Amino acid sequence: MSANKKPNAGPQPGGARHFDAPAHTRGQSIFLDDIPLVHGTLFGAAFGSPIAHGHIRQLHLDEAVQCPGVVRIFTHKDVSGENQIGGIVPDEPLFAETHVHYCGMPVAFVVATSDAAARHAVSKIKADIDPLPVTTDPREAQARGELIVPPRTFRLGDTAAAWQHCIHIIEGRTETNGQEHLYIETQGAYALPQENNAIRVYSSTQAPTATQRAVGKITGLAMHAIDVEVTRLGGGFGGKEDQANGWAALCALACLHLGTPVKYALPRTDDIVMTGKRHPYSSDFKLGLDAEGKILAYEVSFYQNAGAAADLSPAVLERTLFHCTNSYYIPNVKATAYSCRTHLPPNTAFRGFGGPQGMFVIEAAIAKAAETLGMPATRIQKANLLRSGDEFPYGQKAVSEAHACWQKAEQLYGIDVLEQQVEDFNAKHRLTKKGIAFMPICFGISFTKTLLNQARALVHVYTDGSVSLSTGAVEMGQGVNSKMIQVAATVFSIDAALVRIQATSTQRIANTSPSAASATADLNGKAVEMACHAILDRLRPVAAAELNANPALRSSQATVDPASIQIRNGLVYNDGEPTILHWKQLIMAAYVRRVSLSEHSHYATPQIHFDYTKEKGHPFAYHVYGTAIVTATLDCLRGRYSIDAVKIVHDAGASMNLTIDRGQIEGGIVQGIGWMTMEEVVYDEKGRLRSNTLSTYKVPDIYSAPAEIAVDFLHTDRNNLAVFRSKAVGEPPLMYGIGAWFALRNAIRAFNPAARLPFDAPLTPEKALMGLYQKQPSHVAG
Ligand code: LUZ
Ligand code: MOS
Repeated sequence: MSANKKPNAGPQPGGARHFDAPAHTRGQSIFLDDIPLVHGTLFGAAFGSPIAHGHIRQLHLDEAVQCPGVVRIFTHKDVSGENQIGGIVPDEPLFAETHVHYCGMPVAFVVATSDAAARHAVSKIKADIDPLPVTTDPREAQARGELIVPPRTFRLGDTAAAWQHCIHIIEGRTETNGQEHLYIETQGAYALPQENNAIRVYSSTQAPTATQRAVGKITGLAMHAIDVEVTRLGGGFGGKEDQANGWAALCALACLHLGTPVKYALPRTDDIVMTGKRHPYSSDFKLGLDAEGKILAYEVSFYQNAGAAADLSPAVLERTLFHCTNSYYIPNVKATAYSCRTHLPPNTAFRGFGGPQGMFVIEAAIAKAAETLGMPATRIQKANLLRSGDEFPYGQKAVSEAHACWQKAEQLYGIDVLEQQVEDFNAKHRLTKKGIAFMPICFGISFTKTLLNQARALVHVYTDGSVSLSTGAVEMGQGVNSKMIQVAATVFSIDAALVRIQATSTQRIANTSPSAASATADLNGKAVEMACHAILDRLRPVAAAELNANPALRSSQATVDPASIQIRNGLVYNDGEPTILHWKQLIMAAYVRRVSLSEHSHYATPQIHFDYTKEKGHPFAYHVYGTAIVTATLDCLRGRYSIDAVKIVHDAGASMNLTIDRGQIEGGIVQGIGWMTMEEVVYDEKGRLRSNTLSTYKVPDIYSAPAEIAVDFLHTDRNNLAVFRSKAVGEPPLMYGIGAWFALRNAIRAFNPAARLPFDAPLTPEKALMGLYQKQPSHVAG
């Protein structure tokens, strides 16, 4: 590397492997259940409402209290602070008081000497609850005015005027169902009393500060008396962005009352029944096109099934609006979204956060238009891809990689060849059909709530040269810790082995945003970068002074200027020439000279803003683009299918770590395919979850994952506000999975061209079979 190149910029190749891989594979990584228990620890279990809506007449705890091992049973009467855990809207009590609003809503919390004793006692609790009417359907709730927040509308151009220029106008309806997060580690917390009325809480949370705040609200303690600590999660996927708080608050409340440590790690069925899921949506669309397939106008109404409390629903709702045109430019748009209150557990964040729900609708509208016009959907998709400078309905101008990704996918994977293969196969096979679909994506990076786009990092360099790194990022398997270590090692230009990432703690890093919105590595990485640069800026004069005081350390005899100091691979360079001053000596020299070796940095994403009164602004730092080509094979006798291949060109910017990014892409695709094809959340009309176990709720296993996932990266290198010019990768790939739904639809239509399949996801084998043998257009046909 020449002297004038920036040696401290860009990722180190050494950071390829996921930092946790060795400990994970040896079973040594620490999750909530691996924390050694303090002697005297008690165990909690929640009693959840057996019915979805009702008035609590009486709660019978007597029999449960008598059960062996039971120490105490807590209800809303024991809340020392305020019985409220609503994050955005204060509409969610921790414990039901007079009414229950969903099946599984916590009513009482049993604390006993063992997990089994607590659970046994829960089974002895009886509640007299007068049932009230139950709504599970969002349109029904909307019709009754049961909205969580007022509806919102995004507008661009003038749809009313545009319809008259449209040659084709297509209307339809879509349904997308919920999705269970199924993190491998269930929700849970462990609260320990500390001296002077303080508390430490280990929580499986994506949002340590939100958990700290909820514990404070419930217990009445000040936030400075509550330390929430997280080493890592066994998966989150959004399920622990808001919904980890209640369990932590229950443990904390009991811990403070009893003066003993209290732990509650939810059994799988409690977790599935009591927690919210991805929001189901029901939507209406109207799409107008000219004769060439250019989209002129789009109107859409979204009915979001929010469940019984707001949780994050208003934020999820707005992301649906932000992504309602996916990666297309549509000059006239009117999109309205209703957040509808039903009697289901409050639905919550789930990878994509409302974006996938919005994107499914525009893809359905395009598919229906293509079928009506008798042209391939790909022609309409391609003709309407966003170009740089195009305006999103919310006012931001695109810096678009949509065409670049699409074209690269076409070239790389030979789209004509793939389409021909499908046609040839279908011509030769009567009872097996293949389908192919393109799925372009566009996902905005930043929390849509601008204020959340801030992060902090605390960096200490110890006198032996080792580095301690703390951020607000929570490791949940996504590899953020590996990226944070990479940032510090790269800025200092030292061996990554010298850097240790500490558990996320609200005592070390305050006021953290949730690890969410795909933005965790960007936000926290920028803060790490700033902190390391600040320390580096103090080290340069130290190095210059050392070299000037000790000419034997360097080759050139000219006076050393701090500005010409660089560190490369742990060695101090002066003016591009190596010295014999090493990182460790430099650090010790700084300490001896009483120079600070610690830094706390704050990063806030610049340039983003949004005006809610106009529904216009520039909410996203940047967008992530990509194109997937999905092929599927359908057994036309049984309705069974497999996803053969997903071939992708993904816009990764200048990726910091291709290994980790590939892992996120593969996982996101399989999770997206699961949502679109097999995962079926079923509540009955009484609001009871029927799909409450892994035998009734099918998630993709290795056999149902695509046989081939080919990932090619679009490498771009723009100054894009991301860390090291990379791009966020957590959520966008999930939406490639939407292509599986449309590939299967095409396979069904290859067998039965008369099928008028409703746009109803997931497309389970049962629904595929119905479509294969459908003769009459369905009355709810999409
Ligand atoms: N969480 C949030 C998110 O609070 N705001 C967001 O915009 C968001 N986006 C994606 C996932 N989680
Ligand atoms: Mo998320 S859906 O980024 O917690």
